[in-house]
Amino acid sequence: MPGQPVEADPLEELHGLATTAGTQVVDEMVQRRSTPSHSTYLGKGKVEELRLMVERHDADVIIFDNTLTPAQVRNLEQAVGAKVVDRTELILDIFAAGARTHESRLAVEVAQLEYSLPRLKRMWTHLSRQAMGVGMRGPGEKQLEVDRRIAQKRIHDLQTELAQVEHRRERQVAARKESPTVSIVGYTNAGKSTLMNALTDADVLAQDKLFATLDTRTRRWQLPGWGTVLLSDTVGFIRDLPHSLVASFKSTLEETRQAELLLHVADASSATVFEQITAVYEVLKELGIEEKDTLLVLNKIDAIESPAVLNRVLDRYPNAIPVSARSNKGLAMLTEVVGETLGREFLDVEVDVAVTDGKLLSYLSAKGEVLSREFGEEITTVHVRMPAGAMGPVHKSAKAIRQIDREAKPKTPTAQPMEIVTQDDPPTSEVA
Ligand SMILES: Nc1nc2c(ncn2[C@@H]2O[C@H](COP(=O)(O)OP(=O)(O)OP(=O)(O)O)[C@@H](O)[C@H]2O)c(=O)[nH]1
Ligand SMILES: [Mg+2]
Repeated sequence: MPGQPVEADPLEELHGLATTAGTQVVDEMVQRRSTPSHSTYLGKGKVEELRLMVERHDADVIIFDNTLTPAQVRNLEQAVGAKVVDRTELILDIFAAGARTHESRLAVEVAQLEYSLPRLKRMWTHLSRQAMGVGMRGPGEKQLEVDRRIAQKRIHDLQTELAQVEHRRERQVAARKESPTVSIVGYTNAGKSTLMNALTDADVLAQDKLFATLDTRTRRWQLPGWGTVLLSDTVGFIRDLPHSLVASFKSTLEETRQAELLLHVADASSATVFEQITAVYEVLKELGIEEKDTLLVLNKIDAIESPAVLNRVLDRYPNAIPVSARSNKGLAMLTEVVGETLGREFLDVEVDVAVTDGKLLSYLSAKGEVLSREFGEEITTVHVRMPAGAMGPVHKSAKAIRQIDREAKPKTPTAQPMEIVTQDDPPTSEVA
């Protein structure tokens, strides 16, 4: 379409998605148009070309990189004699096949139902999804047609449940926020999980596959000269991520919503790195979390052939940090910058603690840097420099809190080489 960048291989990403979904790609076709055809998206001649292509390969499914209307899908299927799946449906299929936890299954089901509602006649196996390939909509499709009302009721029920899950997660994540949270976000396949593993020995699944991660994992990360932070690896984003999917993944992204800092990981070796960065910012905006402190991490620099490629990205994002999660390059620098950025979040406070509240007293010395203590009969006053993110429990049980200086000077993080990346702490959370 006009205004869309013409890439060298415009179907590369779709190819990756299709493969991830378990299909075997036999042929590809691109058309340049000023507007989509109302009835078939493609022009007449292309539809005929597509029909012949399907015949030649005996293809089962045609996957469009665009979002199609239900009518366009119907007309195309009739014209070419094969199932037609659009980009949204493909992404939903991948999520449905990959969702492991109750939470992400709920999220996917809501999104699928909302997608299917206007298409009820065509597909209904998502309610009782069987392990079939994309577009292979199970037997007895007609019997599976369900009244729109039932679908709406189901969506309503699921959304109610999802809202409860969201609430629970919100409290859960808030409750264990004794250390600041750093959340890794980014385009799918950018290397988020690989970075998480490199920084924390987390052993999360990293694969050359789109949407390998669907659930959030959090691990403790020891920042040298700083202390413990929680590092979260999250679901990847993609261009044109279905809105309903974004909305229903809110609870999965709770760690990100409550994070002090985002690490936005981008694949600097990708030809579409700018588009990917923009797409990620768009999803963050949609989630209402774009206002957070964010460090842009340019990953996979080992896979870049010419320095000009990296410089092109650095020209536009001069504060970005080049790394290679695979070869540990740049991680010391990244660690240092994270420490500095989090340091800005330090608060200088005087906390009045009941002398009997040993728990809070030890919490303050564990999480913050205690500068002085004054012992009264009933109250101990502690002057402490605390990470802002660790103040939750303090607010809960302190007798009084007085802020001394909002712009408290941070502890200076001391950069150390690679050893910092390992630690043996157990996982702090699994979305289970
Ligand atoms: N060359 C190179 N490849 C990398 C690097 N980091 C990650 N990769 C590869 O990129 C692929 C995707 O890595 P993941 O860590 O699974 O990416 P992700 O961002 O977690 O992807 P999703 O969870 O699927 O969204 C894997 O094949 C990694 O081995 C890097 O620094 N250099
Ligand atoms: Mg991942």
